[in-house]
Amino acid sequence: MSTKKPAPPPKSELAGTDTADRANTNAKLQSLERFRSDATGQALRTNQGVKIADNQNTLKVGARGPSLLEDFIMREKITHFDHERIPERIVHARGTGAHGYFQSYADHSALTKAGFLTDPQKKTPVFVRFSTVQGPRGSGDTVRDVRGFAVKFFTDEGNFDLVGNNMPVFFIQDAIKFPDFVHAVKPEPHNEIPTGGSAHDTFWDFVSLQPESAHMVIWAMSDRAIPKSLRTMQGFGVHSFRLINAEGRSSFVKFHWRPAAGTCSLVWDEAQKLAGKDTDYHRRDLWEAIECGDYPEWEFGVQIIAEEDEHTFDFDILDPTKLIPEELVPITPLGKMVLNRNPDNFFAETEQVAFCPGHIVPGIDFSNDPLLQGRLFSYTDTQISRLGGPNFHELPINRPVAPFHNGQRDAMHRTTIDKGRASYEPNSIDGGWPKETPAAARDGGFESYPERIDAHKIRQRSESFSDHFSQARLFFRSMSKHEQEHIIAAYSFELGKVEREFIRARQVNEILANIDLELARRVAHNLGLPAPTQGTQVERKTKPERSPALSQVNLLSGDIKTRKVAILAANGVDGAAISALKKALEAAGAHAKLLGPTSAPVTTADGKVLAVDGSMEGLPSVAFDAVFVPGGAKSVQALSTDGVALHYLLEAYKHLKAIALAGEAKQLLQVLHLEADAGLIVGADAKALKAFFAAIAQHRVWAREAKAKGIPA
Ligand code: HDE
Repeated sequence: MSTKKPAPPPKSELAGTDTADRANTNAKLQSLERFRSDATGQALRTNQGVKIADNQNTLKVGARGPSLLEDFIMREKITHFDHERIPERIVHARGTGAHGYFQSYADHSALTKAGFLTDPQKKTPVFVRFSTVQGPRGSGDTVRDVRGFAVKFFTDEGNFDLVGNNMPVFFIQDAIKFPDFVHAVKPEPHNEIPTGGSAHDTFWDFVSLQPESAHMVIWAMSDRAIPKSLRTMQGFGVHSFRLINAEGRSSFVKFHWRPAAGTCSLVWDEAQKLAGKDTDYHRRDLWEAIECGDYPEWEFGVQIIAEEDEHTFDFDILDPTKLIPEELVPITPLGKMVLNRNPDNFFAETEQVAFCPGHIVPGIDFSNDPLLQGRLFSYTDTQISRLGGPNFHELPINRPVAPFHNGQRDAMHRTTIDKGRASYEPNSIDGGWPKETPAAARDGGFESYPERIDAHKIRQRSESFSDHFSQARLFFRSMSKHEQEHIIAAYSFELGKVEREFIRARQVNEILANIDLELARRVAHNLGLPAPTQGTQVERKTKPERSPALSQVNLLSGDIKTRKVAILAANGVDGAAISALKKALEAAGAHAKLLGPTSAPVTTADGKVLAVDGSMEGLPSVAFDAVFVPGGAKSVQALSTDGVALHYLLEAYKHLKAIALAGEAKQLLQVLHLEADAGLIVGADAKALKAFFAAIAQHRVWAREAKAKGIPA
């Protein structure tokens, strides 16, 4: 039996041993790699600090013999690996996070005493996690779903978590219905299908039986459920909250986030394709934007309702299935949030971050919204099983920047080594510390708003929560023509996947017909169902009848900052046209990627070799906002016989994107049987470029969609 140890693996040139070596190596690597591990230049060791000589072979009885249980190095490594997963979130399992800051525009102390809203000099650190709701951790980013928009403000007075969504309302009115709703929308229990979507029987069964969901479901069937990027989503606190000022005056508020990049969406076919071609589309976009310095930004604002105006609306402001139209109560801007740093470690930060709507600070308080009240219990409770115990507030990503001292000690995963003998209050051993702080004006302790309530203890839904259709109708009627068409198509698509016809019919006759008869008729037609002639409920007249603030047509940024343009090129391309476009895009804050038939460089007409950013197959048109084809006779000739290039352009056309064909690329119009339109521009002079940029700023060429489908524009 040979006892010879197999040859060690080649020593990495990075594995320096003396201190000078290590310092050198570290310096060299830090300059190359931002996400370099802290272990750079360090010896490989066990968790007990023992240096490891061989990380390739288990300890065995001879080179071909059985392994020995004695091998503590192998056992430690495998044991750790066996426990490397924690339960994923029950909902919002798939998410992505980023660090940044919040800064108030002014001193808003008339409204609230919360310090982060009263000091415009202060930059409050934040961590944001965006998520989908239905799918598991590995599901696609671009599925039709609500997006979570959860912000943790690390304020000097403690953590404030604003755990919102990208839609301003919710499916249900009372927390006790949440498990029912989630069971219905999740993949069906017998076969765990579908992943990431709501187009299945149990979801539509539940929502068609639960009319209070009508408003949120129409949002979920709208373009809002397929956002173009996380950077182009609005965020909403959904519930009414209270802001309390130093005098103790309370105002009801609704929280809003408005993206500086404008609000816009994918088109459905594109969203479906992206779910396969780039499962990580949204998280990649956010990551890359932050890495290249295009820091995403949102304006934070509130709709303010004075305490005495609580009952002035024709809906109840405590009902989370209702929004307050901005035409009735405009948004008051309070500050801005900028995301400027990617996490170092997905698990430690994005996965372990634990939000809870109950994390608030003095100056903010809850309303009696029965959905919010239930959430106050649920989030901490769920973290206890997800993060394995009660000390998750000690994880670095959850730790407040404000100090925390109290008598809570011990339990699983405690990392603080508490000192002293008195872990109770009051005490006289430790001078009575830590002590309460009276709820004085500015930096006092938290005190709940002393709302007076005089009522019976009952299980009952308020009559003021009973109108389920007026705001769904307001939403539908506030949409532009193409947005309405998308909603009709989405209901038709989803209900078309429902196997039980009685569920389809119930949704059409008992829900859609009460929202808008034309919507119901169109969907019924697409499903082959009899068209309803009237709703089951009398239509209530509410104000306003239209809310332009709800249509994404009115929410574009008006510029092309951070937009991405694909440039298609082959050998013989006009290099000057590429440089001119890149320069113009850069000046407008947009980006370009040069794509070739393969990943090999292309040679320009004047003989220069240009490196490409990728191949047309590798970076498909769905990953871009617009496409530019430069001239160059040979290049255009090559592209016009290349199926991938032709498909590229047709797909961008189908997805209503801006396309510019410069110089000889004009010939592609004939090859593709397309006609120029407001977004399909021929030429590369200043005028054509202006038209191209204007079309990108419009986000999509909606008139083209109507034409393609024969829908009146
Ligand atoms: Fe959540 N929700 N939720 N939710 N929710 C969770 O908490 C819950 C609701 C929202 O990125 C869970 O830590 C109940 C409304 C977001 O980590 C859980 C009810 C809104 C996130 C939970 C609601 C949200 C969650 C699962 C009805 C928008 C992800 C894991 C009473 C205003 C946060 C976790 C993150 C996560 C419960 C309704 C938003 C189970 C009981 C309404 C953005 O605790």
